[in-house]
Amino acid sequence: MLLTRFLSRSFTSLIIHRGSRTTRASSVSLFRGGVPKRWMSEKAAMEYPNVRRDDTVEELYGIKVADPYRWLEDPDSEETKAFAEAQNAVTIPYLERCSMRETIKERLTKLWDYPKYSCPFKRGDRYFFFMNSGLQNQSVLYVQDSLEGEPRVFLDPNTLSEDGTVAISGSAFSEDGEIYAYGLSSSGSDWITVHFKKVSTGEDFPEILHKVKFSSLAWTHDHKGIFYGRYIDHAGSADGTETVSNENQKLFYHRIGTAQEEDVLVVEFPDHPKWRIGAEVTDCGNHLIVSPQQDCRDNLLYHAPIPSQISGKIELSCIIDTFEADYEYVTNNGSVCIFRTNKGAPNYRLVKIDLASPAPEHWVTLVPEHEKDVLDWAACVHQDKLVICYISDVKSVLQLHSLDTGELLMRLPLDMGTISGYSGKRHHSEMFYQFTSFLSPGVIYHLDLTQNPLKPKVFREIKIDGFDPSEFETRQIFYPSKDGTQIPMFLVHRKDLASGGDAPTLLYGYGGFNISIQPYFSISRVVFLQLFKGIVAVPNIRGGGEYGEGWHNSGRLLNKQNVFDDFHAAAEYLVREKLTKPSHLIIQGASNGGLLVGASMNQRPDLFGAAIAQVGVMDMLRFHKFTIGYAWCSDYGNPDEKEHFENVYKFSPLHNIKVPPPGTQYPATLLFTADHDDRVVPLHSFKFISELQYRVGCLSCQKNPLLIRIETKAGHGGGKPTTKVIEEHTDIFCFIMLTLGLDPSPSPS
Ligand code: X99
Repeated sequence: MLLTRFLSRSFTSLIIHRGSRTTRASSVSLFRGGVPKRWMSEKAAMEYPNVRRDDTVEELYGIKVADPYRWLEDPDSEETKAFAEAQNAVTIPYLERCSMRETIKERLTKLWDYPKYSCPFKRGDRYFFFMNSGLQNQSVLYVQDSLEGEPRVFLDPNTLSEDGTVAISGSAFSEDGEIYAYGLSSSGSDWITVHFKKVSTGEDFPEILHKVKFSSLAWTHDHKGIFYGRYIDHAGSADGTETVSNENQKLFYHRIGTAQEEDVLVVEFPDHPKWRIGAEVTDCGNHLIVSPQQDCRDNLLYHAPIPSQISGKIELSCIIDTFEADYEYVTNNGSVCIFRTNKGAPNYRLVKIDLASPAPEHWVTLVPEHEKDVLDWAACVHQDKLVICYISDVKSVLQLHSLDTGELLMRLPLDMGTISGYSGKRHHSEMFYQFTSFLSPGVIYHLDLTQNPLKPKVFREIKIDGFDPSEFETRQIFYPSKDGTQIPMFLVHRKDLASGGDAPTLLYGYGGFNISIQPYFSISRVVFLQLFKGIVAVPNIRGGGEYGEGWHNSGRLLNKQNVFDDFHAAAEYLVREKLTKPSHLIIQGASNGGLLVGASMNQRPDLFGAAIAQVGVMDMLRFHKFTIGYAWCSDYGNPDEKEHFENVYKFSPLHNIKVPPPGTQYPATLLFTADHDDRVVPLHSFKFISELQYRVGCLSCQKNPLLIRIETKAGHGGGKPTTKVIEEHTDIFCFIMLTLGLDPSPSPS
């Protein structure tokens, strides 16, 4: 591979106002040119920032691949900062043109303002739960002495920053419930600092752990300290704006009340810089389970007895030494551990592995694989029971099983939806679980396992003023994809949906990483249904985990095109069934779903009216070079290998922007990214929008705008404060209104 970089540093084309802090469109230079004259319009619909293109070319497997915006990969350069400002200076005024902006924002804000609760969870003798009174930027952690007791604020992250940009990200109580270890993330970054709070007094211990990312927090049962993962070699800034690859995570043991410098290095794999080292302490407290992972699937397993004094490396024994399946610790009886695995069971099973004789020929299946339903997760409760959650045709099924024999004891009744929360431990005789669906904001159930017969009780049910679920309906349909595979899709709309065949339709997809997109409640979708009398369509396209590892496999690596084909077939179904028409069809996806949207608009510009791609992976030739990107090779393949290069080159959004067929144009496009997104670094969206504006933005046929919104003090999405979330949804709806020419209904339904 040859990198040819012609540094044409004449800057003749750089007209962006360097270092400008202005955000008005009039202060930046805009362009209508950039492509061959024959494609140019005298009256381009939009003017975009003039972004410098250079002659960077890389030869990959005999193909010369231009990368004219590679300079945008440097997040710290003044030129990149000016680029971001210039793009926002076009986008923000455009979105502010929407006359309904305040109405939309008010509607969103009003509906958002309802209390949101997590399941209560017992730690030590106390109960804890998260609650957001409605519009608080971050949920607050409360403590109660009993379920009937008065809740007191235990930790309110809203007090940790002015603007709500500090969020709790990962936490664990010591076994006795007396110390709370909690991660704090700033501005949405994956980096966390770990803090410790004494529960009885609310006081923090003095030490703070730094350089922590992608880490479990596992307490030893003597309550003295935690195992955690740390990138100790990471140099330079670690605030989430940097793009360097995250390598050499090491497992440390931190003893509470001591400085981080005294932490003990317990496990490292210096020959494997890309391994992330998961760690767990078994329910009995006697064993450390270490589960290294390199990609986003498959892990190894090691174990060790936990020494009474942890003062150096812990010698591990190997259980699994090849990356070929997932193994997730559930519980153990002495040396016999129960794992959830897809080894030899693409829909997952529970298996007993004796640490004393861990060879696969000694494994015993406890709960066999279901022929169709996916064993999504399992937990042990009340000493001898297993709670098992299945995914059955995308809906959750919750069951109690015997820990001893694996047999089914009872099925807990559920509506069509998803178990979105669970709490309960092996030594507890009660459990809580939370149900949600497209039209149900949440019901929390309490089950007392000492009762006979067992009968779950509604512990808390949320109702929202201004939203009557009975006015809407959810349907699940199945449609054929290009290759005939039947794909499930949820459709949500008003019961009295107008039959005009042109309902504004929001088609949302993800399609990757074994992640299942199950029904969940979303206020912004409710606003879409109410305000636009629209349809929300959620197809469960391949690449996800809805039907187990087989479904994932048929949408990854060389099968990735199936994911896009499934999405396009969903759009075609909606048009064929006369529910909507392409000009009223909006596609939306985030992260891997941003890639889905980017690839879809390139492949089928005729099929969609608008495209919303949030924090998307857009440069499929270079994603593996930044932060945690290498871990995605399990879905995308490694672009440094010829076969995978050739595969991703065919659908990489950045490399497949084409002049649309005559009579068509690209959908109205709005990309989102954020300055502290260290999961999918902003350069993906920066390069994609630049190429899109350059190649398509000035075609005479292209009336739809091609814009990017770059958020500040925000990241990939986790922990985003409510004010920013509402602002983002407002932007999306304004964009949809402006570009699809929709009239919102004058009053709420
Ligand atoms: C990840 O990259 C997972 C990253 N990650 C860990 C964590 O490996 O967030 C980890 C270990 C321990 C604690 C927290 C973490 N993911 C998750 C992919 C998709 C995923 C991702 O974010 F598999 F679901 N992507 C962004 C894939 C492409 C775009």
